[in-house]
Amino acid sequence: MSEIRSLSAVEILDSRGRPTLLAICQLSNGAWGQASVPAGASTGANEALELRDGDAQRHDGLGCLQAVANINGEINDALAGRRFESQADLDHFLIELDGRYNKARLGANAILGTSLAFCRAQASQRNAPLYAHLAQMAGLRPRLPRPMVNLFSGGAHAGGQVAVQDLQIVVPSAPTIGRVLEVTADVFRAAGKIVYDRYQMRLLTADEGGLAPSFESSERMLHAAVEAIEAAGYRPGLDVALTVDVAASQFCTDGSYHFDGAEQDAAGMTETIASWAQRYPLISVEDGLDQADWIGWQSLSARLAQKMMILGDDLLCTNPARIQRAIALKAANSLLLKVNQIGTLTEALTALRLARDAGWKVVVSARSGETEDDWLADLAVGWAGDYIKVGSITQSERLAKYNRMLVLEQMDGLSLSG
Ligand code: 2PG
Ligand code: MG
Repeated sequence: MSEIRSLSAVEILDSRGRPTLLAICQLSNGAWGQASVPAGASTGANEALELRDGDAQRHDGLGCLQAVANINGEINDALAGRRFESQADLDHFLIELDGRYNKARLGANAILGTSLAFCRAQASQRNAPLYAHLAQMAGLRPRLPRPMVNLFSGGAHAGGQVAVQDLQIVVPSAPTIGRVLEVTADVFRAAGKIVYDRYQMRLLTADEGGLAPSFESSERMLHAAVEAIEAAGYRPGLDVALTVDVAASQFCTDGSYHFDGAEQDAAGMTETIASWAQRYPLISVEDGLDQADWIGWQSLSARLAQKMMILGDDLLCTNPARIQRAIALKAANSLLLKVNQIGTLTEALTALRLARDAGWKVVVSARSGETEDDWLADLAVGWAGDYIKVGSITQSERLAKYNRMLVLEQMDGLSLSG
C-alpha cells in the first residue's frame, strides 16, 4: 500500500443547509479519494461527538471550521508520509490520536471524513469499485439491500406535527431495485393525492423528502399509508409493508412519553406499538422506546421480536459495547448502522459483526442531513445489509444512493437481498 501524501478538508453544506465537511485523502502514488460526512437531527445521546464551532455569529453555531482545521492541521501532520496496511490500522491510529472515548477532541466528523476518504483512496489504488473494496475488507459477498423508503415524516424531521418520526414502505417481494422504486413511486404519488385532498397540502417535503401533512395522530399516519398502498393498486402487507421509526428518545422525559398529546409510560408505549402490529402490516419498529430504557426494550422485544424487527438506533448508536449489552439483555433483534454515530469504518464493522453473530438483521442508514455523496450505497452493498434506509425518493441527496444502487444492479449484476 502506498503512503499517504496529504489529508485536507473543506467545509460544505448538507441537505438542510447546515455545514458539514468533505475530506480528501491523497496517496503518494497519485491515487486519491474524497468523502463527505452526514449529520443527524435526532441524534442519540451516546453518539460520538460531532465537533461544531459554537460561534453563534456563523451558521447559528453549527460551523465545522474547527473540524476542517483539525484535518488540515493535526491529522494531516500525523498521517502525511505514513503507510497504513489496512483500514483498521488507519482507524486505530486516528482513535489513539484523538484520545477521547467519544472522539470529542478532533471531532467524530473530522475522524470519519478521514476514515472514509482513506477508504476511497485505497479502493481507487486497487482499481476496485468502493463496494467491492468494502466487501473484501469485511470478508462478505456484496448484495443490494432492500430499500426502506420514507413516505411520511413527523417528529424532529418535520416540525413535530405527530410524534412518530418516519413512516417507511418496503416492497418485500420485488425482484429488483428498479421494481422496488417503481412500486414506491406509485405509492408516493397516491399518498401525495391523499395528502392534497385531505389536508390541502401540496407536495412540500420534510428533511428526508417525506410528506408531512398535519395528521391528527401517528395512528392516522399509519392509516393513510395503508390507504395510499391500496389506492396505488397494491395489497398492504403482501405487496407493500410498513416500518416506523418512532424515535421515542425525542419525546421521553424521565421515563414519561409525551406521545401525540398524551402521557404514557413504557408499558403504555409498548401496548400502543403492539396494537399497531396487530392492525397494520408493520415489519419493523425502530426506537419504540427511549435510548436509556433497557428494561422497557426487553419487554418490547419479549412481546414482538418473534413477529418483527425491533430495531435499535439511539439505543445502540452503532456502538459495539451497547450492541453487546442489547444482545445479552435480548433488548433488540436488529441494528441500525450509521457510521457517523461511532466515527470510523473499523468500529462500524465491529458493530456489524456483533449483530450478525447474534443473528440480527442489519439496516444501513443515512442521516437526516445528507450530501450528494453516494458512499453509503456502496457501504450497504459491500457490507451486505438486509435493508438500506436513506429517506424518500424526492431529493437528490437521497436519490444519489438509490441511483447508485440502480447502476450497480444493472452494470455489475448485483442481486437484491431476499
Ligand atoms: C434516524 C435518522 C434517519 P437522524 O433517526 O434514524 O432517519 O434521523 O439522522 O436525524 O438521526
Ligand atoms: Mg432513528
